[in-house]
Amino acid sequence: MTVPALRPAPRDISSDPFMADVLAGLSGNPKRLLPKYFYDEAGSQLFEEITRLPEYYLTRTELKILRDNAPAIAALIPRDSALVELGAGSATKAKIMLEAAPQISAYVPVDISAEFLGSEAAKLERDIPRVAVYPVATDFTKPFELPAAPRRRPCVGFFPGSTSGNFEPHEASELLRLASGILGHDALFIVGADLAKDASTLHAAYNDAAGVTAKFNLNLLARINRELDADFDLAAFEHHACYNRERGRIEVYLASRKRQKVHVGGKTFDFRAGETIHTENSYKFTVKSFSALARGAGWVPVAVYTDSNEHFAVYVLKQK
Ligand code: AVJ
Repeated sequence: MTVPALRPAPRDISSDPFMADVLAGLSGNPKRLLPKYFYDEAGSQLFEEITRLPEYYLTRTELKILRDNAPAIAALIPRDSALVELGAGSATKAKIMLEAAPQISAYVPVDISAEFLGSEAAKLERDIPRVAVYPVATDFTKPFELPAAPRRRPCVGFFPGSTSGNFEPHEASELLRLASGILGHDALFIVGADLAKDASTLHAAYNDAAGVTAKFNLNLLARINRELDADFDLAAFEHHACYNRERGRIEVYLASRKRQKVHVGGKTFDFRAGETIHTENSYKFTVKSFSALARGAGWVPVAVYTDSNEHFAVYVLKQK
């Protein structure tokens, strides 16, 4: 009698986009990995830890901007609206909007991390019972449809956290255009984006003293080991983040501490000593450059809110 194998079926290129993207990224020169894969359960927890770091000004600044201006933003939102959040993660920011705008009756968190999404959605339904929650577990960089119930409501897109900064400007523009199609006619779109600023503030934010950002970056290799049957030696790679002023972006890398070979999904990858894997860009915008990006994607800024240090900006966009 044959005993069924207890090992899960191996993931392969044809059926698994994670495997396909990792193999393609490591086969490239220079090597790279996509930042959307940072956010497995462990990565999402590490990112939550980053948001509480003293050096990581982004989240707390954006939260303050939202809290200070939620009533003004709420005044722009129509009755019986649905708030559609791209890359929801934790629902803390959405809660600020939902509490300030009682005319919002539905919340649609869209996130690639299904586990995180489920638990946050349940919490929110308990905390704000008037709001119907329709979680959508999908990769929002690909076209998708809203569930029928929220689709019948006026939609307000919500894209906080400067997530758009992870994309090349032309990709960010495509994403804003895609969102325009998903949200439907006359939609509003509330978008948070980090502002260009002095290099030392930026450098500190991505090279925290406690090393949480390094752990977050290295977790991508740990995830590849866990899910794709790979053998990255985490101690043999180190975190690097630097501000590229010309390109207006933070660049994040994992650098190999030595010459080594790594196996992933049955393939072998050679690393030179010092060779890097580019894991993330985080673009920083001026109000002018972000507004131009939004206009290019079919949106007009109707309001812009910043903090007193001008560290971060929240834009309210309307469809052209
Ligand atoms: C979630 C993309 C906004 O770019 O600041 C934090 C991710 N990477 N520390 C950012 C991140 C390293 C973050 N975003």
